[in-house]
Amino acid sequence: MLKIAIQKSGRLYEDSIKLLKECGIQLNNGNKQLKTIAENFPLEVYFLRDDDIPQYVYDGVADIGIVGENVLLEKNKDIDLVYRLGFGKCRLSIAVPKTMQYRSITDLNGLKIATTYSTILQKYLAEKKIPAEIHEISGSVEIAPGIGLADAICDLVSSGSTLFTNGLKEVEVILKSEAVLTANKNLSEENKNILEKLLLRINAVKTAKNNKYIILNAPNHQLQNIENVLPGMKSPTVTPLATEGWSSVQSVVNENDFWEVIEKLKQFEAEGILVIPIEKMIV
Ligand code: PRT
Ligand code: ZN
Repeated sequence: MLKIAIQKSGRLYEDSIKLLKECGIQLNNGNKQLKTIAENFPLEVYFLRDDDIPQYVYDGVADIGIVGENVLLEKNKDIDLVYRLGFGKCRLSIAVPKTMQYRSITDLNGLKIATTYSTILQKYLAEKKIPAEIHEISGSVEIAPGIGLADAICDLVSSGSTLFTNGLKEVEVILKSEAVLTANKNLSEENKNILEKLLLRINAVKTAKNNKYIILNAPNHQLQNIENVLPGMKSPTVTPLATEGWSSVQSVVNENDFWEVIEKLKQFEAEGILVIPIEKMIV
């Protein structure tokens, strides 16, 4: 049985549960217990505070866990980063009062910076050779400059609206973060196998999200051009239409090149283009 720690409540909870569900793992956590056993996969799920997850994974209380990379780096435990999950995206940044004239990082020299991320900040300031003072606090970092507690802050930012409403501006991005799957370094053989099965499923879900299934009609004289644009998993499926001289083409397109591909297909006289989401994709 593999034990996974996920956030009990908060920004990563919903997406973590959704990911397990998309991997076909059924949980029965209606009344929010501390832990639950999956019904159809050898997985026990622990619901914990995100800050505690790296320690629990390091100690082996949990074998794997889902946390923000920011928490993983801040806690600095000797555990593995196994997979970047693509949700919970944010950045850890330094912000200063809007009114401050800021030209470069050396403007932080001698300032007092409030943060809950003192390990990451300390490392960053040392690398950049900036002698600033770190003032560690446990929350509400964004109000620190306003109440005279610090000159600047180092905190997580996503939309930037918290900084804005507190009269601050983002001046340095220290880290771009997202939720990651982390694992203990000494998993048993049995648990390594279960983790591999889980990773196969996670990969299938994530790959599917990054790709779309595409079906279109094309005149036969353009088929070669269209096949070049749509390589698909091996090659596109081409079937003749009842209309003489036309074929139906089916393939897979990556989300990143999607619009570029569509433009080229139009140039090559493709018609009736249908784009369909893919649920799972095993390559
Ligand atoms: O109770 P527990 O300790 O488990 O939860 P928590 O309150 O410590 O964490 P939580 O749920 O707030 O965040 C969990 C993880 O979500 C973080 O470790 C990040 O990896 C990720 N994440 C993504 C964020 C944000 N986006 C985010 N915007 N975590 C926090 N914020 C906060 C930020 O601290 C600031 O107060 O949101 C505010 C800024 O948001 P914007 O949109 O105004 O810029
Ligand atoms: Zn926390």
